[in-house]
Amino acid sequence: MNAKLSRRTFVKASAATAVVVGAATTNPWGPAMTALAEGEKSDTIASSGEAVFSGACRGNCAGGCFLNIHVRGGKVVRTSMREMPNPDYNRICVKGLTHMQRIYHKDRLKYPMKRIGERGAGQWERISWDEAVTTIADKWQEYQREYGKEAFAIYWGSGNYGVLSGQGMGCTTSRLLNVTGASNISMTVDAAHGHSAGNALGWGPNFTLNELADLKNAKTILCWGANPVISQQQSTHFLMEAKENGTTFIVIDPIYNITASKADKFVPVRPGTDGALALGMMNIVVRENWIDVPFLKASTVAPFLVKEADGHYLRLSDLGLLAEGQRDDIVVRSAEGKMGLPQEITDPVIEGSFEINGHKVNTAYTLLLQRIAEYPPEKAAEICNLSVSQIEEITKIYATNKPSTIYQYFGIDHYVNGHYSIFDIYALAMITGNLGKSGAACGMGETLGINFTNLAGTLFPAGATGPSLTMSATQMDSVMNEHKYGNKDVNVKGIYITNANVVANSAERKYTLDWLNKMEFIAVADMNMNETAQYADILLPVSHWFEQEEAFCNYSTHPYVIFQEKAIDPLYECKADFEINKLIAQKLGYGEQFNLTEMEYLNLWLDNDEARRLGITLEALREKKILKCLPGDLYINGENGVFGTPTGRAQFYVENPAPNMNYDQQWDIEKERLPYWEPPNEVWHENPLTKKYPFTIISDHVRFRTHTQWWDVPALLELDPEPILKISSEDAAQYGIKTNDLVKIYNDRGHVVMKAAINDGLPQGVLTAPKGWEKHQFREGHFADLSSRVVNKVCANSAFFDVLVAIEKL
Ligand SMILES: Nc1nc2c(c(=O)[nH]1)N[C@H]1C(S)=C(S)[C@@H](COP(=O)(O)OP(=O)(O)OC[C@H]3O[C@@H](n4cnc5c(=O)[nH]c(N)nc54)[C@H](O)[C@@H]3O)O[C@H]1N2
Ligand SMILES: Nc1nc2c(c(=O)[nH]1)N[C@H]1C(S)=C(S)[C@@H](COP(=O)(O)OP(=O)(O)OC[C@H]3O[C@@H](n4cnc5c(=O)[nH]c(N)nc54)[C@H](O)[C@@H]3O)O[C@H]1N2
Ligand code: SF4
Ligand SMILES: [Mo]
Repeated sequence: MNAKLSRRTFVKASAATAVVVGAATTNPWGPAMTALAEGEKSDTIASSGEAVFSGACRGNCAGGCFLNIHVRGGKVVRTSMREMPNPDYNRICVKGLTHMQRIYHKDRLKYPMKRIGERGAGQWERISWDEAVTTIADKWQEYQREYGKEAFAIYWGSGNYGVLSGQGMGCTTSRLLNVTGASNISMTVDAAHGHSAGNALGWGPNFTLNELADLKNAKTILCWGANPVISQQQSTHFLMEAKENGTTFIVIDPIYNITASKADKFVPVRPGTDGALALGMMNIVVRENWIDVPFLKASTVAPFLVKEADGHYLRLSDLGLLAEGQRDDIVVRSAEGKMGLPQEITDPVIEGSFEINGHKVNTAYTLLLQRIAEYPPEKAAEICNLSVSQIEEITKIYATNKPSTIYQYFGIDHYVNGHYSIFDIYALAMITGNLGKSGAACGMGETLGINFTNLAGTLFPAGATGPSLTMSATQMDSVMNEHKYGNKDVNVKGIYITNANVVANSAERKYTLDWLNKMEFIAVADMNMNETAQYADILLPVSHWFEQEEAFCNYSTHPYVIFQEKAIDPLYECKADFEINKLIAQKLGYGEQFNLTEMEYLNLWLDNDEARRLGITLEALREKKILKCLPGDLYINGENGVFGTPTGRAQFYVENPAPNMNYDQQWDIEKERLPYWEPPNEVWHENPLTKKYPFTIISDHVRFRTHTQWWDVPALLELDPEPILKISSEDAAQYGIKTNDLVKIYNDRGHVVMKAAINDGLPQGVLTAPKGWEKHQFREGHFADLSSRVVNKVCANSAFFDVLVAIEKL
């Protein structure tokens, strides 16, 4: 297994060292980073018998970087960027460079422990693995036996996107859930984009975007609700190279941030109003006849005929033409009134209202036109706090300087109305035909692994029933206080938390603590004593990512699957989740379903025809360490105009909308079928609450941490020592606040005290603060106390930015 240092890696390693040491001569990193950078000189590498292993950085930062892990004398001494098959994807960031300080952190969890004092008081006793796992399994069985299968819950977050020990597609934690029939508490985060993307285009192997390397083929890019310079570190240079090649780069964001500073045009939209902007833009597209009629006819639902009676499409059966054994396909109409299947009528009408065989119908496109007419550009401008000419200008560029790509991420997702706005933006791409071609795409690009992995085989071994219940984390007050999930009686008593910092990362922290503390039993598996681990009754120490073999292909912005070699043995008594899940399953009596080695599991994972077509076998992966997993030389989402939706088309009309979480809530189908917009829940200037809490507060995802991960890494704390609130100079002047003053930010849900910094990228009335800090790192209170758990009825999704606060200088 010891990878010999080849000449190629040797040269690479020296080059990488040279670059970092070069940077360190002006010492922008401070002493700790200088030490890291100077750790290895090329000559010592050659003489010291250093071994270099392949690795994947696999937290939820969307990078998924391919790393070299340099090991000497059994210790990881350094990490460096490893050459990708397409070097355009070569990348590493300060977090990737500081893994050693996570591995060797003095406070890393070392042994299984049980709580001995009050819950959360920090008193622990070291126990054996057997005692820890037996305690967990006993509680699991006892609760399930006495109160039903759902009485024991699993909660996982986004800590690690590996397959064996993380939350990648086909992961062993899902298998454990499915086999034991435990209930599943969904963290209910980042759900709005996925919900609307699924309705609009379906989830493809790269979510909804083309491969990143295709960005250079776009003539126009709208960066809409994303901050790639910080939050998608793989993407930025592709965007900048496109710009250098002449692509018009437009940023639509309330904040003039580092990404916006690179834009040709910056559009300072009012928070939470992007849907109205997209609807306004669609009106201009229609008015100026910039619609792509051939695309609408062939690749969207435009020609489908929606029955007024029930909102469903007219089908063969409605015409009395359904032959026995035939599929009840959707029909379309020609200009002459002939009816038939889309493959028979290749030039269907897309506009009009008709009565066909007793059914009153409108084309889906006609319904779209009626809906967008509710948002003329003047109205959109007022809602979005933009001028009509600003909207007209960007619409013209987007719709005529084609192909155009809309690069989205989660900026719009984090509002209660987020899924509406995101769906509206997809509809704009549809009517302009900016989809399914090189340079033309809309949405988010993240490799999902759904195309080549054997999900059924990994997730549903013989006897697996699936989770007994899936609950939204935002409904846990009802679950724990009223013992109800919707109308269903439940009695949830125990929880197993893995890969998640539930307390620090969930919306409305006091609410989270309240429901969590009502659990009779809490087990947590993590690497460090974070805020959630502090509330555990049993604490399991997990190994670091480099202490295990693993495969990784999930939520990363490059098109590869990566093999993680085991660079060192787990330190102390740490174990990988793969082994932990296995131990728990064995104690629960499901050992048979977990009777696989790591490599057997990965073989099962790759037992899929598409994997074979792509040449992804375990042997090849172990040999090459990295293999391309998106099909084609340059993957284009929806190429040939076929999308992964129920109709196979791009859908601006949803025939059968459904909530992402069911808790017997009431919801209005009319809002869900067509593009729609309504104001956000809190951060709306007409909301009376703005009198008391006049500021919108948006969370910054920051360069130096991935959510809470790396929170205790000394080198990064040197670079970014404490959380800082940003405020515009106008607002700061009004409150007498200067940079470095301490301020209190508060609302009815809580407060936090931190230092302020004046930042003129912010508009008046908007503040930002970084997420990802632990409680003790704030001067007082907690940033996570401010957010609200209120979610949309159809799309349960934490609205981290839909938050009003007041500010006070201390
Ligand atoms: N370094 C680092 N990278 C990360 C993460 C991290 O914590 N650290 N987290 C990862 C995860 S899980 C996620 S979800 C992604 C998030 O990826 P992004 O969505 O790119 O994340 P943010 O950095 O939050 O940027 C969102 C942008 O949306 C803007 N925005 C806020 N409200 C609105 C609005 O109403 N309309 C519009 N148009 N824009 C708005 C914000 O000002 C910001 O510029 O980042 C991932 N990458
Ligand atoms: N206020 C506010 N809150 C937010 C956001 C915001 O914008 N504002 N953003 C939200 C978003 S977009 C997201 S995605 C969430 C992310 O929320 P989480 O998924 O909770 O994110 P992390 O902080 O990465 O926490 C993951 C935990 O997994 C642990 N871990 C890492 N690797 C392993 C492993 O191999 N095994 C085990 N068992 N544990 C491991 C880490 O140590 C860490 O404690 O946060 C959300 N919270
Ligand atoms: S944290 Fe993200 S960007 Fe940084 S090295 Fe890891 S995967 Fe790459
Ligand atoms: Mo996220």
